[in-house]
Amino acid sequence: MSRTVIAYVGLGSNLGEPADQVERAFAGLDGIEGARLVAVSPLYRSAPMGPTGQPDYINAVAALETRLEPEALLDALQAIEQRHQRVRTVRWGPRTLDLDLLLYGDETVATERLSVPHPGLPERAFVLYPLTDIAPELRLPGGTPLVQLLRQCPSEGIQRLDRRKHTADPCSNTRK
Ligand code: A4P
Ligand code: MG
Repeated sequence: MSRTVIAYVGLGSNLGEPADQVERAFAGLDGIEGARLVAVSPLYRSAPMGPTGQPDYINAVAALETRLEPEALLDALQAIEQRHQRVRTVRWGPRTLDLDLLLYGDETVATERLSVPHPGLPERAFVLYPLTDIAPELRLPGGTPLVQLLRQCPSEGIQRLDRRKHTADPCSNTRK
């Protein structure tokens, strides 16, 4: 029997009802053959990183238990992006759905198509906050605890949303 690992996927959307895009993407992730959705974070609204003038993003993180190799998982993630009519134009530009493979067990991957851990993970609030919500004990492959990165990462520009209403949740503000 092939081994399973826990992989973490970052979700981002800022076009076409972003919160719905992310909720539908959770279902898409659960539908990947060879993977099972085991946790989803709350949704966060975040100010855009990159070109200005684009709408705010909705971000979240999901945990998958998977038997797929990293590049096969990337193929599955890109197939879901395509189903969300993702059009690649500008780097860091607006998108209906972006799925980033943040972590794949405790492995490091450096190929032409794939860098894992995702290079943006250590400093992006819109990744660190939702990731810590579902995996507070996690360490990066080098051993750095996630909570250490979170402590160094200001929460300005991000806001946790109330899951049911997708509005700002005053009772469960971000840590800090
Ligand atoms: N690729 C390499 N490593 C990975 C990985 N770990 N996960 C390659 C996914 N893909 C990976 O990605 C370009 C190529 O990266 C892929 O073909 C894959 O082989 P892309 O999704 O086509 O392009 P992109 O997303 O525009 O570029 P990039 O550099 O991946 O951007 P990011 O890092 O995804 O950032 N602001 C807020 N507030 N929230 C966001 O979620 N996201 C971005 C995009 C910009 N600003 C944002 C947000
Ligand atoms: Mg991307």
